[in-house]
Amino acid sequence: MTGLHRLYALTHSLYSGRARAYLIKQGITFQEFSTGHESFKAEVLPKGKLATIPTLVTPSGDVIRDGAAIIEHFESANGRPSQPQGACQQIISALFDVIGHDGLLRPAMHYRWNYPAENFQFVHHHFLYAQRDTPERAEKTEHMMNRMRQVTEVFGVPSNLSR
Ligand SMILES: N[C@@H](CCC(=O)N[C@@H](CS)C(=O)NCC(=O)O)C(=O)O
Repeated sequence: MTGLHRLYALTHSLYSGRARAYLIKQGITFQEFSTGHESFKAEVLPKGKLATIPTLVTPSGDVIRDGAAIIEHFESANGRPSQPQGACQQIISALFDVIGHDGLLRPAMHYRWNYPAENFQFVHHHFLYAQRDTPERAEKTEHMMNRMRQVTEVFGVPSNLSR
């Protein structure tokens, strides 16, 4: 492995997008791997415990799971480069963060899963290519997509497909 940070993420994952954007914006050099990469199961899961993304592995091998924790890791080490100076701006910034992370989650999931005519091909493509090219690839893709459909309902977004 290299001496770079490793970001385990999926191309189309909203939370991955937040962590990825932070790393790019801060000029932090990293390599991105999908959760289908063999190192995720072999090296990352034993330390991270839960298979969620984004998960970051530092060059020294520490595993940081959760986008907020990843951002905080760099913010606290580097004098909070992303935090605005003024108190009002800090409140607005925190509001953007919570609205982006939590408030828009349900609309995002609704439009992703309840409009297959527009989105199925895109979502399926990215779930498929996140998996290693094994004979079980199609089955794993189906399993992952069904799991995310279930999670979407748990978030409070009912499926409108059978109506
Ligand atoms: N609060 C976490 C949420 C991470 C999260 O829920 N990620 C989703 C994908 S976008 C996930 O890994 N889900 C896996 C699962 O539910 O099995 C963060 O911001 O990192």
